[in-house]
Amino acid sequence: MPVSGLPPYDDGNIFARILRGEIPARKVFEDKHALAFHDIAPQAPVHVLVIPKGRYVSVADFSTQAGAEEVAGFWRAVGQVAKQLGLEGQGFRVLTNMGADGGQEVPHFHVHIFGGKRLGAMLV
Ligand code: IU
Repeated sequence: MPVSGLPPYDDGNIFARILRGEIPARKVFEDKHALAFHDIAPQAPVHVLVIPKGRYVSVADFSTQAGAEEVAGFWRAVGQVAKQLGLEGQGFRVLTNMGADGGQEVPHFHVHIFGGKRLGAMLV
């Protein structure tokens, strides 16, 4: 069970289908722990999603249920993706939405990487 109060992990979610190769995605990075691909509806000049390969609904699950190697591997991938996309010099933003109040749409943990312009203040 997810710790978040969200429904249990659903293997039919869109990111699970991308991981299985059933749906195409514009991949930018893949290793043992993570997959990164361009967001289908970009909100910045660079908008990439990074997802773990494990079955975690949200950051609440990932941070409490994933193993140390998985957690480290995932965050290393986030850093590598930002570097690969050339975002390190000017900076970028990493964000995750969680649950209803957080506005999470896809129930497979993911972080957004935004960059490529001077980003505005966070919306609440
Ligand atoms: P959220 O954090 O769960 O709200 O973000 C989900 C993101 O997934 C959102 O930015 C969508 O544009 C994006 N997305 C996608 O890249 N490909 C898809 O097939 C679907 C959503 I559905």
